[in-house]
Amino acid sequence: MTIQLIGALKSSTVITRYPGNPVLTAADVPYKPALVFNAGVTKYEGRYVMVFRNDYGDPATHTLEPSSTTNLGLAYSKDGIQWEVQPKPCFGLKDEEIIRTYDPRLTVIDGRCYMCFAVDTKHGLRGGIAVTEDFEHFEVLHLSLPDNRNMVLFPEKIGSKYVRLERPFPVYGRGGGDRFDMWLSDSPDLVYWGNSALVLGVEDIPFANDKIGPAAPPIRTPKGWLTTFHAVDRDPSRGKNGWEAAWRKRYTAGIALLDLEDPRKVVGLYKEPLMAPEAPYEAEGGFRNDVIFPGGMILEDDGEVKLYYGAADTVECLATAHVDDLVKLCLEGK
Ligand code: BMA
Repeated sequence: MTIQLIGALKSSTVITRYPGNPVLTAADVPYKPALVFNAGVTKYEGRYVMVFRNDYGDPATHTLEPSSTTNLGLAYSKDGIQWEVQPKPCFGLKDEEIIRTYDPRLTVIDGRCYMCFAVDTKHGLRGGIAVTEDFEHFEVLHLSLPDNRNMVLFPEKIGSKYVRLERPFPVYGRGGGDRFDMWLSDSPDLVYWGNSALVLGVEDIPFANDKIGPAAPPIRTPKGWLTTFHAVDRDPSRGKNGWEAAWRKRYTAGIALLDLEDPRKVVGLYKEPLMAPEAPYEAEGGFRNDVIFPGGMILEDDGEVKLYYGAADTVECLATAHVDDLVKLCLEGK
């Protein structure tokens, strides 16, 4: 398949990167992971909670341990900026079938905190949903069929159903390569999922030529569900760009608005990236440079939106924007 190259991309001017970025790195974590990134973040019982991904290895020699050593860590914060990392990892499934769990996303619904996560298994990639009230005990409610990933839950039921965005990997049906899209399913109980529908196709996003997928769990605004997604473009001429021998992809963040009553309908879409890799911690010296991977979005009372994202698959960062500016970008489309 011939691909249309995307070329240079810029972040929207409504975005401000936190000047003290990154907000969390491996150096902040006492049990010594090599990489700390792709966190889920929410507010729960009066404080900010972050569940982050730990990958292990040796940054000095640019080697990672086998992926089976990935697990999830926990940090709390009073302001969403300074984080107190807890002494031990808080989650990691592993058995004869499950290889590892990663890329958590947190959503509070009716006072309980739900965590979506990716699961690598010997028979495919699955999406998991667990619930916790203390971030120590997690009850796993659901594991999807393979291949599915990047599941995120909406923060409330819509028309009496729980709703999630997700990104299946239909390899045969999409020509054998990465041509992956953003879907939505609903559920009466968070266990059984159905009524699946396509929300956005990769071809709808001018800055993607590879795949897209849900990013942070959506937030409610009067104009619709504000929803981030990651968008991937590939360029075969890219070579070594990070620790790996070759890394030909770039991950940007996009933003869309979904209908409040029927989130299968897109009511606004910004046709340019909300964030493209630009800062040194996004573009240089990481495991995979040029990766922005949002996993948490918090709407503050004054209209500030905090967007948390993994940068270069290496550190966790924060950017902010005003909610009205984000909604305007989606509605104006460009
Ligand atoms: C995706 C996931 C993410 C990662 C991204 C960029 O496929 O594995 O965890 O951040 O690739 O490497």
